[in-house]
Amino acid sequence: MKVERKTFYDKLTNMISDYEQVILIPHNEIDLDALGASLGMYLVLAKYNKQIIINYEETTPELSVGRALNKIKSLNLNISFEKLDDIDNTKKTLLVMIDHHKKDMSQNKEIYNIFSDIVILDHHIESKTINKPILKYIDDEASSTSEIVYDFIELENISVPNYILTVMLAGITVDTNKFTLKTSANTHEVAAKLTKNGAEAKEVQYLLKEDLLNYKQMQKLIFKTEIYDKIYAITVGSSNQIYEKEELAKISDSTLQFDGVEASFTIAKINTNIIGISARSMGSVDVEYIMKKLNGGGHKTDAACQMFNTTLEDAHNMLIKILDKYRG
Ligand SMILES: [Mn+2]
Repeated sequence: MKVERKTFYDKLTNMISDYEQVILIPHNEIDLDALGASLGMYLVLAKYNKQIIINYEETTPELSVGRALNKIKSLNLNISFEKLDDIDNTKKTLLVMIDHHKKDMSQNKEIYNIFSDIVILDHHIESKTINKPILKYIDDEASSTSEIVYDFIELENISVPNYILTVMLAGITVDTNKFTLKTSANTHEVAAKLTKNGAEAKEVQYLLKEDLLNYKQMQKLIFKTEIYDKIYAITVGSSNQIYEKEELAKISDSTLQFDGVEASFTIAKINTNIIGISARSMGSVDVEYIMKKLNGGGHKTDAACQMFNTTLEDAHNMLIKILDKYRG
């Protein structure tokens, strides 16, 4: 295990004795990595005899997460998912942000008005954090937070229900776009160990099954993708259609795969008067910088913005202008 990772873990587990409860906070629009990593941490920390809670507020999670949550419920794994309203706010509490490090990306940012001791565990390239964590570990070389959390499971030598190992493997699969992005030898090793210990590839495949209609809609858009200035893939949605933010991200992930593409952008309506742009990069183009020019943000390889009361055409043109300047 990486030295810094071990140090983080030792500090965290020492710290826990000072608290009555630990709340694990996955990011909003929770995905399988945030879920898998939260579940893994839940089991690891359960060893320390504290009340552990996963803060979860969503009513309509994406398809794959919904499936995983239903299955977890049916297996009676005794994991406590709680809304902030149902959490005892009189207890001395440690918060652990999982798979993100910006407060406004949390399940419920109100939680930071109630509790103040924050730990961060993430794998996204660090952006200027406004919050002051008492402890943080951000490893942007890791494919996923689930990959990091697996080390803690191994260290504690605890037995983890097969289904949770499956969710963690699914998390790694999603974050690496099926082992094509950000995948290191360690990522493969962790995937192998998860499988050896009981994660089921078939079940991962089932979790990741997509809605056919959605898929067709996405393919229609990808069909219209154009390459600008040799390295930018730009996809524009239909003007009479509203898309999920997550769909835009998926399209940008897909178009980043093509030969010569260094950065990909998907521009589409995400509400009647809001246009979203989702940007992805192989690393040579700083898409956070580009999205910031449009009042958005994110990370160097993964960023987004929202534009109000404009047209797809204008949004497209504004992006092109920024790309022209970016390359100089
Ligand atoms: Mn992740």
